[in-house]
Amino acid sequence: NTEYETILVSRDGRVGVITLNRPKALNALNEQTMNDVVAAATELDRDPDIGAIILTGSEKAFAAGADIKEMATKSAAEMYRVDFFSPWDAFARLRTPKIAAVSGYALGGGCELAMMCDLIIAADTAKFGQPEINLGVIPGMGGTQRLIRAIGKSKAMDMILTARQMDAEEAERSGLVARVVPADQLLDTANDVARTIAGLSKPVAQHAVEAVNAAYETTLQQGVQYERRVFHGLFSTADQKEGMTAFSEKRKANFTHE
Ligand code: CO8
Repeated sequence: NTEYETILVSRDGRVGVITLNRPKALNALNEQTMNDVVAAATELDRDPDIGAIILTGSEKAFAAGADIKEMATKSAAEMYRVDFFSPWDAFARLRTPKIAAVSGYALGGGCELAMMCDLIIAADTAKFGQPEINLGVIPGMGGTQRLIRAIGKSKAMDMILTARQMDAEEAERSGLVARVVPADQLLDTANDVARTIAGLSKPVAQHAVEAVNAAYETTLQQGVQYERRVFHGLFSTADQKEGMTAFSEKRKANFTHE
């Protein structure tokens, strides 16, 4: 098991949990954190014994954004040369279902990181925001693109232009988060959801993630066509045969992830 500087990684059965762990900086996402999260999540994604990944932070902060102190003095040329933030794209593209369990602040890059996950479960204490405009920049980890898809133009503009924070209740009402639970039940709920997903067929869940995410990239007709091809292709899996046989035999399916 690799040791990381800025995160904790644990496994519980088929669920992998990545906990952001820079408490003194409210889990601000510096370069080391990015590298740690991408490496740990990629390893869990490739592991056949892991069927779902939870990404979480602390009670006070999921993540208070990209690390402002690290960025403050960089030049545009340097940002462009290293393509700052681009490694996060690899995290967003991982196909093992990723659940963001958000308590406290999810601001700037923190909100954007949560949106890179496949679904967000929020504690009633969660606060989402894109305050970059206060710093003289705009969201840089996908916020301008993913927020509008999650909550629509008017609310996305409101948050990005005024930097106002959205509480958990409004975030659920707006479609940003899947469920809101009392703060002390956040990890249990995220674990229940992750265990449910991880108990099903991993390759099938991965195809579902790919198909749903394709909706971001395609027209309706292309997306439906893509879905149908994926659906047809799944009939080559042992898990499809097992799932449908188990239904007919009135028993629980025993998926082998093949
Ligand atoms: N980066 C670095 N350090 C941070 C960050 C951050 N984003 N957020 C908090 N910290 C540090 C504080 O500096 C403080 O450190 P210290 O004790 O050494 O002074 C420590 O964490 C605790 O924070 P506070 O004392 O401020 O705690 P409070 O409870 O008073 O306030 C807040 C909590 C409201 C969350 C406050 O910390 C805050 O406003 N943080 C910044 C939020 C923010 O602006 N986030 C957006 C960052 S920019 C971004 O994410 C995307 C950048 C896109 C740029 C595009 C480039 C390509």
